[in-house]
Amino acid sequence: TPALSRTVALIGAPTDVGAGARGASMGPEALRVAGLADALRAQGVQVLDRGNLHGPANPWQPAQGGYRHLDEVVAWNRAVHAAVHAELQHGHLPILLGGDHCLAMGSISAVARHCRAVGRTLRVLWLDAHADFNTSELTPSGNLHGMPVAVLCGFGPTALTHLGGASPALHPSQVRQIGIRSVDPGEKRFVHEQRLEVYDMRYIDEMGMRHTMEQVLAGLDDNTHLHVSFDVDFLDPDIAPGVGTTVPGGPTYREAQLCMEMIADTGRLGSLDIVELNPALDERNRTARLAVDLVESLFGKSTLMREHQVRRRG
Ligand code: NNH
Ligand code: MN
Ligand code: MN
Ligand code: MN
Repeated sequence: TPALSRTVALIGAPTDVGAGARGASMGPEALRVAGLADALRAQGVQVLDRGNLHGPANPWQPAQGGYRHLDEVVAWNRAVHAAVHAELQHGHLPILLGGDHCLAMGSISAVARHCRAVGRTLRVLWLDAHADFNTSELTPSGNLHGMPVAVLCGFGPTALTHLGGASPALHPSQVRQIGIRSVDPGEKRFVHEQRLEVYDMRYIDEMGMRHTMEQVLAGLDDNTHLHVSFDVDFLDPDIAPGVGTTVPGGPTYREAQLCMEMIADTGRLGSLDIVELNPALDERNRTARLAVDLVESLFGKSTLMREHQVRRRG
């Protein structure tokens, strides 16, 4: 299998139709202003900024039948699916700039469809405070940003579960969840029933981020495509206040850096979502700048050159 691409395509999806707070629609521009493209170029990556996708406005309506803004979420995810799939077909590494986390339905269904076509093994790393495994029966809110993992595993409305044609896009065994610390009661039962592999904050506290990531990344080979779905609320709110649903007790700056560095070391990153950044709740764009900082690590930035570190240790 050929090496994964060092040409990145930035795809903005400025919407908050899946969220419970307004403002994630400003995420793509905040990430650009924080210097995402130049940070990637500094890592030797070629960057193509495709601009922003278009879709329906947020009608700000209550949930109907357990879903809030279902038609709008479908429209945005169709656009995301098409754009992400096109970049993969061109041999580029797509970075979806959200937008809220419902957009992972379009993005990951496109990655799954591409991997199926080219015979690659897909593994999804879900970095989040939340499991995002709700259904219309289980959800406390109706917000579709709380449902993308369930939808990708085949549980949800047909228009969303079949975005990529075949359903399910993913088997639960392809997913690793990291940083989880807020799961709704019905959702928790469903996570257990479907045997999702969850490395929650208790696990990270007890075992450390290094061991956690060793487990998360175990069994990769040179045919693996890693997709990272980075919900910015993964991070501790003390360092990342600019999100709609903060949950205390998340990874520290150093833990998050190590997480990203260990993913980078695999050389298997094939696609990325950066979602849930909410500039309306941020402080002078600091959360966006932190996200950019972490993306630099994800693309290989480390304090010293890796060989040098290894040499010193040996
Ligand atoms: N679990 C809650 C819900 O489904 C909150 C989900 N919010 C998120 N997920 N930000 O990442 O409504
Ligand atoms: Mn090219
Ligand atoms: Mn999420
Ligand atoms: Mn979250």
